[in-house]
Amino acid sequence: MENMFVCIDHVGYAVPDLDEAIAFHTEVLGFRLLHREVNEEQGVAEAMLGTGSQLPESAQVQLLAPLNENSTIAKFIGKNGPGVQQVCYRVSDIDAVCDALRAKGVRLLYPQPKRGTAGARINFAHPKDTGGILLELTQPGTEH
Ligand code: CMX
Repeated sequence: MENMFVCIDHVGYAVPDLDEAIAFHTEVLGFRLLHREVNEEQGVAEAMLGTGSQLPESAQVQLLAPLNENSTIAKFIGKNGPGVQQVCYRVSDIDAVCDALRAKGVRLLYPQPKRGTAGARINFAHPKDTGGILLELTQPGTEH
């Protein structure tokens, strides 16, 4: 499959405290807060930041704080400390991209895409199959 990816959608940082991390990124680094939500299924409170005015921009910053101690993000912070947890590539047809990656032996975490930021459809390639990067795939939704 040619042209699998549209762009880097975001880099995701695991943070212990969402409000503190938003304050650093807006007040110190000058990013704009584009969106925030709670995603219970993923166990996160999240915020998306960028340099423009609305989702989806390219190369956004996603802040991910754990909702509870069972959260993937809590486990990540417990093991590695806060920091880069994932890189996310935007796609226009996530089903086709997942099929193409599976056909090349890359393990996807979910049999079907799940709900991500602002109604996006998301899946993840396992870091063991991507050279150590947790790679998220996102097909943006229409909730923005
Ligand atoms: N980046 C790179 N490597 C990672 C990783 C990450 N974020 N998370 C785990 N790993 C590696 C570990 O280093 C470990 O490697 P070693 O065996 O060599 O030590 C291995 O993967 C297993 O690590 P683990 O701590 O036992 O983690 P789990 O297997 O329990 O979970 C994963 C790993 C990828 C399955 C889990 O993080 C996951 O399901 N991620 C997808 C969902 C997610 O991240 N949700 C939050 C964000 C939501 C959003 O973006 O919207």
